[in-house]
Amino acid sequence: MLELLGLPLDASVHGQKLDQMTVVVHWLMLILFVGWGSFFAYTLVRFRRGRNPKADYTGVKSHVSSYLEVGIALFETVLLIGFAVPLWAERVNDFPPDADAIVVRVVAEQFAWNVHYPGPDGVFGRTDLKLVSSENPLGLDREHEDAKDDIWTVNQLNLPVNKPVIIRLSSKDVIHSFGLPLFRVKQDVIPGEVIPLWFTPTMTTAQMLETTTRTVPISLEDTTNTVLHAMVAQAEYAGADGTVILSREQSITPDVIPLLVQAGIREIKAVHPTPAEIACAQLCGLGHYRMRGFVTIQTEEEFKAWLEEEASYI
Ligand SMILES: [Cu+2]
Repeated sequence: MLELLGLPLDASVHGQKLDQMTVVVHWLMLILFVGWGSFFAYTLVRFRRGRNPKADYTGVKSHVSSYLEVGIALFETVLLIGFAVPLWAERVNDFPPDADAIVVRVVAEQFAWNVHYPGPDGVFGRTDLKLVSSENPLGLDREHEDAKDDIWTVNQLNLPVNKPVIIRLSSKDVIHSFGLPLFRVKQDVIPGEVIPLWFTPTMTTAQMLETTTRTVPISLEDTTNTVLHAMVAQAEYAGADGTVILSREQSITPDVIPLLVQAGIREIKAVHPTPAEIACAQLCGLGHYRMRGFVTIQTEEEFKAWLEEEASYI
């Protein structure tokens, strides 16, 4: 069933549980659909006009259907209060301690994701609405002691692998929704509120690229295949004389496709270059479509090096 649903790659610790839940819900719905569908077909035949020329004004006398309905209502109450609510509470209340996690602030705006890291001191610096400008989208007060080492990025969220991440979400303008499909995370961002969420990534971006690389057939028709044009090659492809037509990590643009076909290359290894993205899942305005951020999961060392590099720009 999981394969049938076509879910994206799962790259977080809790993702598997959510996927299992999705599978269970689909099975339940399938059983209900077949059950009710069959009952409907049965009643159509059983109570057809030919067999019942005269309407029966009394109807059913037994109470079986009432008991059945009460039973189903009880069963659903148990499911909701006994299982769903506690599971959800665990997910939204049992946060790891800040000391064991990477804590990041994400401030949404029309139409970007501003990411704020506390820097080496581990304390988020003061921000002030009056300081907000296009060069300082967070309104960070660089004069303040805690803000001096703070790092911020736009539409780029770097995180280390296998470490819990706590993200505190807020919005500068309207309601947005912070969606990370690969980490099975989606949370509305409400202006005037700080909403925390947490998850643990289990794969680096390099591992994601490796897992999602596919062998794609190519033909001249693909010069209009925009899905393919958004992908990059995961191997090098050369013509008969050895000149490279398409190098590794190069975009599969419409102009290289005829060259590949001419060279007799019928399939290529390709991948979407940014497997993990932040998608705004709330129609937040005319520019909603371009409210797209990127998530890069790195090893602990790579992440430290990245933080140092970012700190050098301050
Ligand atoms: Cu948005």
